[in-house]
Amino acid sequence: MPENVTFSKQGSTGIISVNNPPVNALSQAVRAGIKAGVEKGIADKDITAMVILCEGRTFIAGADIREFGKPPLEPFLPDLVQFIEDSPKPVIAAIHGTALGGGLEISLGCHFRIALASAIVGLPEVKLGLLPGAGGTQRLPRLAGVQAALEMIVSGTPITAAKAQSMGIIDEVVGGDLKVAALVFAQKVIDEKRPIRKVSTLTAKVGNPAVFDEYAKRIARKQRGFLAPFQCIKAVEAATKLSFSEGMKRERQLFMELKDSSQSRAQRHVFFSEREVVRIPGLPNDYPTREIKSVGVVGAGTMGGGIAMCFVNAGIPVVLLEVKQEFLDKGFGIIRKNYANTVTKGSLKQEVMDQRMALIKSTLSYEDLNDVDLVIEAVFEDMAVKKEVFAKLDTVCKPGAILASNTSYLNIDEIAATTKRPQDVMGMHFFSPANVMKLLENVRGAKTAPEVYATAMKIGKKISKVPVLVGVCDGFVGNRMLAKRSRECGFMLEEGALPQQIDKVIYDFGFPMGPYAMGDLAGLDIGWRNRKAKFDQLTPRERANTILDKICEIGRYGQKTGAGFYKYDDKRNATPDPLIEELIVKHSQEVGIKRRAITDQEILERAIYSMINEGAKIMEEGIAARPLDIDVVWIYGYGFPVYLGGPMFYADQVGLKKIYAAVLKYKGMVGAEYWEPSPLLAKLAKEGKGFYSK
Ligand code: 3H9
Repeated sequence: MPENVTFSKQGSTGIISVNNPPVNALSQAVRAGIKAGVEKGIADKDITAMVILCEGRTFIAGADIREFGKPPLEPFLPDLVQFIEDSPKPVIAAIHGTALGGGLEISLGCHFRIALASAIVGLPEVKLGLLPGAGGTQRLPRLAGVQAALEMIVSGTPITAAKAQSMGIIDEVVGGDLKVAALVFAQKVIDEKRPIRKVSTLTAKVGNPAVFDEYAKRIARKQRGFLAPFQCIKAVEAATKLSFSEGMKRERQLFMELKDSSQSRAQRHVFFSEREVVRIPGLPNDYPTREIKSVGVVGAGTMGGGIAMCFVNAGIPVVLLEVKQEFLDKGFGIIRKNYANTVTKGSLKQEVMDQRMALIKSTLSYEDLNDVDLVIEAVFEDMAVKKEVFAKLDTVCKPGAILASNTSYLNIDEIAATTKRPQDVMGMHFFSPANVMKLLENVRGAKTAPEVYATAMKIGKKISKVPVLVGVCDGFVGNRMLAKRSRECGFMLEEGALPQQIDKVIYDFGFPMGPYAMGDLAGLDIGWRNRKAKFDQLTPRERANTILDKICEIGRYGQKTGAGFYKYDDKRNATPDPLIEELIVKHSQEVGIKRRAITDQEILERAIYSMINEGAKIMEEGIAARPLDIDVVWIYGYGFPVYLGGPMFYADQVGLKKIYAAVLKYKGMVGAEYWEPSPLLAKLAKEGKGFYSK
């Protein structure tokens, strides 16, 4: 038998034990080992029942996703599950940790399932752009009912052992030592002569045949663009219409379609990138970090308040500093209201809210930050103000405290230079709303000590963010690339496009919103203020592109004023406004640009390829160490469609040759100062490689 699966005997029970760290994924060796174990149990006349259990932190967490790109090797998982189910001797799955995907499917092939109360079970394949492909879509509806199976398979969200028991998925929730409990259960099965229960022989009844269409309609908006959730529905429907063996064939066909799709490749890439991104190239994984037991937040505005919530949610006390009591009161009020809303929705208990609120201490005095381990400054985006704050922090904070700025574009090195400890200074750029958005751009300055940014990465994970380490430049990774998209869209407005056309292309690409709907939501005054602050750095064409100024000058700041690029009704539904169209057309005349019809393809290329070209420059400059850092920023911070894998992964799918050719075309059309190709892009394109080529 392969090393990572063992077979042992305990009385008349055969124990098949899987030990394939870290998550007992079903590699070929594990599949072969389980099969060999069951064969042994069947062949051994002294064995009356078998138990499948796992060593380590979890039951089997699914198929080995790393094998998906390679040619499949026998035994195939669906066949293994069937082999277990066909065993003439009862097989019991004993679950701890997480029984996910193929892990749960193995359990569904077993005749009985027991679990520790702390265990969770689920079929999360949909999150990888897949569907359960080892009988999960055929057995679960037979065991738990169609509605429950749809919920679990289409959402991919795991459930607790108790819930699974109430749904009939788990036969018994056990306490104490799982192996002991499994042996007791096995004995009970034998003593009571319980008949072997094969899930495949049950019937998946459907009360309302329209349930599948209705379900597809219900998820249509939320799952827009994704293939897998809709394929999952089709597979479950097959369980209600076809025999088990025909249903398995249908499941296989739908699974293979998804497995070979670019969407699943992209979603698997995102899964691994999210895990890889916290590893800092050049630093060992166990590089020493500083302990963060308490945090100071300077500024109780929207960002500061949200940041404070992130830390107290993880049980880390926060000292929240403001310059005036009324600002503190206002900030506290917003935090309280945010939590209260979650309590009202039923997702947070009142007592947990009270505990969290009690972890936030407010102050008007910098002296109260003298003992915190990390301070995050979240004041107004103004270099002079930031410098003043850091100079004060430098005088009051204890040696070794990390001083971080939440700036979204300012130069961290310049801020660090106002202190006597630049090695302890860095950026920690949260995204708004900070308590909700997953992305955290950790910005290392030229002098930031590795121990300091390694700590920021670790604490980022602890507060449930996806932290990405980036270098200093204007706008870091996310906003720097976004600025290129915004500029290009602004040019296209002048040349002939309208906001609704651009927004539709970006929305259809898969972003939650187009740039103009987004601007209206965030408040156009923010962009306007930034534009004025950076006016000196703009090119003559950018300066002359005064569309945003003109819209803001007439008091249209977006949704909050009832109008911006669009006009809004009292339910905040947007409609294009002829007044804006007129304003834009007039602007084109004023700057002497003859408007023309711009195709959707051109919009897509100029909006997305301008970002990719900038992403390549960001890699060249070492601002991002790897393409996956850029992809993670865009997926978790800007709503880049997960099923396209992020801008750099997407670029590889399109082909860098094609993108480079388009960049050269737009260089000729729009100008070299906007479309100078990245030398890295040019090199890779000429070599026929991608950003991810090894
Ligand atoms: C499936 O089952 C298809 C079948 O229906 C049909 C087949 C025919 N494979 O997340 P962590 C690695 S699809 C390979 O940091 P945690 C992960 O990359 C599968 N590797 O730990 C990481 O590696 P590294 C359905 C995997 O404690 C390490 O394990 N199952 C797999 O925070 C630790 O992972 C799923 O979708 C895998 N399946 O969370 C479950 N899973 O250290 C996916 C993990 O090199 N997994 N790795 O970075 C999870 O949700 C979480 O890993 C889990 C543990 C909750 C289990």
